[in-house]
Amino acid sequence: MPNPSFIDRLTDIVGPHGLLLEPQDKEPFLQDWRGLFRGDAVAVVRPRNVHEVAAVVAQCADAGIRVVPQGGNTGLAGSGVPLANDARQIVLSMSRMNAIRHIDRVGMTMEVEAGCILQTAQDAALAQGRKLAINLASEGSAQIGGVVASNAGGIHVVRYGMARQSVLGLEIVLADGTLVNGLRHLRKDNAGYDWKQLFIGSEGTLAIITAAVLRLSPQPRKRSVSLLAVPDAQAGLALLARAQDELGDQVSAFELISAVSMDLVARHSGVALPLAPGVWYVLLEVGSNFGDIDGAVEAMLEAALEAGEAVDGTIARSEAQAQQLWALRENITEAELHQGRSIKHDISVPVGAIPDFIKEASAAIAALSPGSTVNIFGHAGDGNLHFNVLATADLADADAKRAVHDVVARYNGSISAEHGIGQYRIDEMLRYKSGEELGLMARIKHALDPDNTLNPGKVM
Ligand code: 2HG
Ligand code: ZN
Repeated sequence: MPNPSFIDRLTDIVGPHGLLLEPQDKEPFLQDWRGLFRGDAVAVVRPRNVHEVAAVVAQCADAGIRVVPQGGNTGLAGSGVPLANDARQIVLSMSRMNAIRHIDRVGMTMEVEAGCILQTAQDAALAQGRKLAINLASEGSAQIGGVVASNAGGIHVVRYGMARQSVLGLEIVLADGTLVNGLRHLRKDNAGYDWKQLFIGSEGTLAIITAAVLRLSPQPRKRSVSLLAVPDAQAGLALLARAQDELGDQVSAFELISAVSMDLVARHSGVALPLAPGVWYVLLEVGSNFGDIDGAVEAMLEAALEAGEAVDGTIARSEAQAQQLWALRENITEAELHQGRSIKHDISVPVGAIPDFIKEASAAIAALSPGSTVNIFGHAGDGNLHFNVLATADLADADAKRAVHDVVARYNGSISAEHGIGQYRIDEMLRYKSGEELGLMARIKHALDPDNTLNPGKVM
């Protein structure tokens, strides 16, 4: 156990309300929402500003205590959860640092503290007619710091890119407590290394992110949301190409959803399917500021139906209907949780390889465990599928991951498209990344955090 004076020093920095020490108070911070990861921490520390963060980290570095930064704790790879069997850790909860510092409507930027909830930041941007183009199912709880630290993806990557594309500047605290302020509201800045890129997606292992300058986009005035039944994944891709030909970069979401996923949602969330049941579904969103967007989408879908790329479809006629269609997609994760054990794979392959990947990976799981079912859904427009296995007891996590990821490797894909490595995929990363890549990562970690103070046991 750390020396009691260590707790006194933390109390001096953050005040008594900034520190949680009782087991029942710490509990929610020690595990993830799926109940997959659980760890220990001597305290949960809740700083109010960046100077407190810097002082806490310096104190921890001094005392040999590890720091596990935590945002909304919505992650799926265990990055924000402390390690088990190690009390020499604190959880650094960023939730009290939640201010929106500034919104620049003309320059289209906003400056936000790490603990600000993503949806709160989106709403503030929207009130100025601007879009913060990071949209995730967990946006009501996810915090900006975690979103940036995990380089979150979500549903609009096909048009706006990953979180990385929305970050213009960062304020960070390094492992020794050094505060580095790079909060510039600039779209062009080639003065020296673009060091912020190192920290985006580093899952808290290289620095603590305390604030960010985010790029905003014009908020499309109209959106058209439709749900199509498609005969198979190949037809889904033909539809994607058609949508891109006809609607260009106004295509803001293109999600592929299997019948298994839709059944799960219907069963567990009670949301009714507004179509004849199909084999695969596509959820298409198009956003635009001008023209007859509904007419353009309708014409495109009619041609797709004629070409056999879709067999049925419905276009939302109101914002309420659009939200109902999205609810079918966004409730899949929760429905899967109710269903029982699932082994998650968050993969990406080149978009054109999606149909073959699905066939081969499904066959690999069927060969391993005929009783298990695959629940496939995801952001097909950017090549990212959630290939989750609803597993029977006979199927070991490691075997399922190996089978699926070996197929991913054959397509030169990624074993983590958007959720990160965390604690969940370290062994897998070690298998699929080259020695040179792993060596480079180790050199970066050693240069920035030689004593392994920040988020130990994650990623590296
Ligand atoms: C989504 O796309 C999230 O809804 C969660 O990334 C995926 O539950 C999952 O596997
Ligand atoms: Zn996703």
